Amino acid sequence: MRIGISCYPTYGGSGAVATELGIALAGRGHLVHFITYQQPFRLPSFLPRVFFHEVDVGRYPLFEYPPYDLALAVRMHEVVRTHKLDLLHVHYAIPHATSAWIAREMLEDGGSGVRIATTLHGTDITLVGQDPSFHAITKFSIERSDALTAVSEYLKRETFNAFGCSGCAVEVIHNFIDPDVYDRRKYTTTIRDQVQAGRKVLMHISNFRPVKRVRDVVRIFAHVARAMPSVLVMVGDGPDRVTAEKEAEALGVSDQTMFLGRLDAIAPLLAGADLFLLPTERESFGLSALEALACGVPVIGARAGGLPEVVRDGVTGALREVGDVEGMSAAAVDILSSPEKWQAMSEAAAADARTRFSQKDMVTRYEDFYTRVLA
Ligand code: GMT
Repeated sequence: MRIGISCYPTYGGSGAVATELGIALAGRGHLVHFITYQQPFRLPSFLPRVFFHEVDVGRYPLFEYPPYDLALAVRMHEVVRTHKLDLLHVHYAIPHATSAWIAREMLEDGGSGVRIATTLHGTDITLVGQDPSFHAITKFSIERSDALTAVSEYLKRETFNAFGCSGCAVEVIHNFIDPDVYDRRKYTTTIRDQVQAGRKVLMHISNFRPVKRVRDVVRIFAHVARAMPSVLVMVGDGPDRVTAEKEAEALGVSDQTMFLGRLDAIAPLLAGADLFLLPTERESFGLSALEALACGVPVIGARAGGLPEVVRDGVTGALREVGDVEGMSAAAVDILSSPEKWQAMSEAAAADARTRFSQKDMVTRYEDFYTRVLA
C-alpha cells in the first residue's frame, strides 16, 4: 500500500505511535510518506520505503496565525497526486483530519481514489475537541473520515459521548511497544549510575501539561522520600515544569529531584527506574506507562481514562482515584519496600505488555484495518 501519515512531529504520544507505525509498515514493504512540518522525532534520518514531506507554512506579516492547516492540505494534496497514495492516515483529529478532507476535496476526481483514516489519540477528543472553538470542526472532520480508530475503549466511548458521530464506526487499536527496544536487560548504563547506591528511582515522563498533574507526581515522591532513600527523575518539558520545580522546593525534595528536560530515547532511562508515576486526570491510554511496563517498571497511576486498560491494578502496578496522593504514595511505598513484591510486579509488567500490546500484533491490526478501509 501507499500510505500518507500526518501527525504532530514533536514530543508526544500520538507522534510517537504514528512514527513507529509508519516505520513498521515500511518494514513490511509498504511505501510510507510522512507529511508534517518537521521530521518526526522518532524517525531516524533514512529508512528504505520511508519518505518525509515537509510542510512549509511560509511567513507573511499579515498572518499573525499562519494557516498551517491549509499548507498541510496543499502538501497532502500534492503528495497524494504525485505518489498516488491509497490512504491518508492522520493522527490526532485536528487539524489533520480537517486538512485531509480539504486535500481530498481538491482532487479533480473528487478524491474517489484516496481514503482517509483518522486515529483519535486523546486530548483531540477529551479536551481540545470539546473547546467551543473546535467542537463543530472536530465533529465534522471525524464524520467525514472514511474510518476511525481510537487508542482505547475509554476514548471510543468519549468520542460518542462528546460528538454523537452519526454513522461512525470506531475501532479500538491500542498503542504498542517494540519488545526488543523496551527491555531493561539491554541497557547496562542507566540513570541509576548517577544515583547514590540503595536509592529507589521513581520516574515521570510527559509534556508537563496541566492534565498530567505533575504536582501530584512531586507530592507522591515526597511521601516516598520520607519512607525510604529515593530520587525522582522528571523527563520532559512543558507549561507545568516550573510548578513542579516549585512544589519540589516547597516540599524540601528538590535536591532529590532531577529535571532532565526533553529526551527522545526513553527506553534506556526507563531501564534504570523502579517505579513510574502517572497520576494524569484523563489519560486516554498512557503510552509512557506502557513503555514503562514493558521495561519491567510497575506503574502507579490514576484510575481514570484508559489507564485501567493498560495497568492491571495489584498485578502490574497500582491505580487509585484521581488526586488520591496519599493512596498512590502508600501503594508506591508498599511495592518498593518488598523486593519480592517488586520483582513479581516487574516480571508481570514486562510479560503483560508483551502479550497484550506487542507491535507485531497492533501493526497487523492496522494493516487489516487499512485493507477493510480500501475494500
Ligand atoms: O500525552 C500527551 O499529552 C500527548 C498526547 C498526544 O496526543 O500526543 O498523548 C495522547 O496520545 C497517546 C498516544 O495514543 C496516548 O497514549 C496518551 O494517553 C494521550 N494523552 C492523553 O490522553 C492525555
